[in-house]
Amino acid sequence: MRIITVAAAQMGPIQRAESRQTVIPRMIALMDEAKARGADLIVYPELALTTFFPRWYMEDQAEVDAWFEREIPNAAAMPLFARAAGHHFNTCILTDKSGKIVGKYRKTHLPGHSEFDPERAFQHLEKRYFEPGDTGFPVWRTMGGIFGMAICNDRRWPETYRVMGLQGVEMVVLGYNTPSVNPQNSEEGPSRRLFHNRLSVQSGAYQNATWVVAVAKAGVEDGFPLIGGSLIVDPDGEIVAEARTEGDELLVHPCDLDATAFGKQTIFDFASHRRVEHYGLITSRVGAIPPPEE
Ligand code: CDT
Repeated sequence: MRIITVAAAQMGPIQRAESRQTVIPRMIALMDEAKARGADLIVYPELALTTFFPRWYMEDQAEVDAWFEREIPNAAAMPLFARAAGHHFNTCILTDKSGKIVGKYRKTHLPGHSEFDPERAFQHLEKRYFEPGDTGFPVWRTMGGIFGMAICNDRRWPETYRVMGLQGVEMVVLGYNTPSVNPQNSEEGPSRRLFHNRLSVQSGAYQNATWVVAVAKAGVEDGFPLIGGSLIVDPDGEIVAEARTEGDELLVHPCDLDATAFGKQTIFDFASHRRVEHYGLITSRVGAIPPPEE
């Protein structure tokens, strides 16, 4: 057995007026609880330090820049951040138990819009503020296992998990901010949103024989509700822990990375008779839709 005890640190809302200084004590309280409950790894949501600022339209670049982190307290990570100078990525990092940064991931799938539309009830302006990530979906060997990361909308798409799955990932960790009502389809409310959350995460886990830890920022933020539903899913696709509240809430589960072995054997067995030419549409949209019938 190779046990990684993971803590999914769901966070309640962070209002626009709240500073990072008010949020960090909440994150530390969750971390202290995680430690007391024996966790090896804690996972926080997407945009854990601030409100989900892409819901607000801003024209002043200095105002936008204020929502981005330029450095984190770790000299080793500084070259990564220096390299990103002038760029704006939605980024997450993976640290080992000593606090050393072992991995960095930049969000690939940016949902929402690039332009403000006064007709829309909710704005979701990720395409305006972020560049698409340039990291791909790497995995890292650390803490006795193989780990990968994703951010929010990435979790909905099978390629995200598959690229990591084919590199042998054993635990995917991700954070999300999901509005309870889909800004692009107001008929899609919270129960459908929670269903899609479970559906995507559970199938990603099962189809790639990996643990998946998905962590929400939840509750009413700046007047707009976000779903909770943080969950830990085993490599069979079963939910082993799920949040019950929409506030700060910690889920802790001992995850055996060896439980991925059986499913992975099946994935890699099939590799011998998969033919690459049948998968070209995954990397190219050309010709994906057949022409209309005559
Ligand atoms: N943050 C993020 O990626 N949220 C999206 C909401 C999409 S609605 C335009 C999500 O997939 O949950």
